[in-house]
Amino acid sequence: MRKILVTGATGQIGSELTMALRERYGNDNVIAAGHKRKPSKKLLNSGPFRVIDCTDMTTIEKVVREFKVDTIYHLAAILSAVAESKPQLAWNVNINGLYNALEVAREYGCVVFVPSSIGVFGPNTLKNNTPQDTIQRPNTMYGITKVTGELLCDYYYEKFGVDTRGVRYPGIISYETLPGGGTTDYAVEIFYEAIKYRRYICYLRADTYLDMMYMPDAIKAAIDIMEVDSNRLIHRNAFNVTAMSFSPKDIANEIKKYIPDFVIDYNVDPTRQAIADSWPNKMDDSAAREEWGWKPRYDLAAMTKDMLEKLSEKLKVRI
Ligand code: AKB
Repeated sequence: MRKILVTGATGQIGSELTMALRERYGNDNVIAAGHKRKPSKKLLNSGPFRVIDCTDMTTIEKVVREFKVDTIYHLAAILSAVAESKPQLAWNVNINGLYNALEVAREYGCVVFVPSSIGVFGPNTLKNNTPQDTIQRPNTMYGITKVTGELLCDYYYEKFGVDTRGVRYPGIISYETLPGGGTTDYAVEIFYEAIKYRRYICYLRADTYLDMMYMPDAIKAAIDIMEVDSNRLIHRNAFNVTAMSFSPKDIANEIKKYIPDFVIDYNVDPTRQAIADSWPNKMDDSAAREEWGWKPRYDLAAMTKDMLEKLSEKLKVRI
């Protein structure tokens, strides 16, 4: 049985991925680690929890030794919008934190999952059907750290034989834990505001297309790629994966099917709009489909229906 450490376990993906891994591999075999965000009761009560500051290698090493960890899901990272306002912090966490995780993995023989992002592409990358292998010249600190991360993971595999794997996540939509500081966060916020107030003021333009994915698919991707036979992987660390591509106007129209009086307004934030404009409209994820059988289950319609059901239940508001 695997012994898994999840860094960033209190974050949007980490909190749900940890629970899914606990269900699959046993509660005691999955160690959740967080730093600044308070862990939920669910996370604390269902299995081991430790505080890890990934910029301090000794804190990672201590937990890996204590639990004889053989697999690390390294999710601790600063997202795109925060990275633009705090580029030094983003470099430290996203680069030095990853370096520390990889070094510990090298030393203790761990397999490592590292999420990359649509942020690795830049303004001069093809925007539609963005290929798996293409120009990567991002103009954001987040993108720069994510491209560097992909290369670092490749290097640790080639040079030291560390079994590194990863996907380029699009915006992730979920109802459990809020995302923090990303450019795609609007696609989560819109559901909260639609249910609570029937109105949402969007910080991106109505026609801004971006790749997105519902959380169950994001979790499935992280588990599936780690379970596939290593020999099948050609693009180990940076698989394009997507489930849907939509604009704020599209998602608002989908929500209106359930909440007819819902209104979306726009107050564009130039920083986040510039980040979104530098990212693809829609990636080509055929390499992931071919090499490890990636196939998302939720499109815009299925995701919206499920989000509204689950979130209205959670917020105790009838729609
Ligand atoms: C962000 O918006 O920063 C993230 C991402 C797409 O990597 N959700």
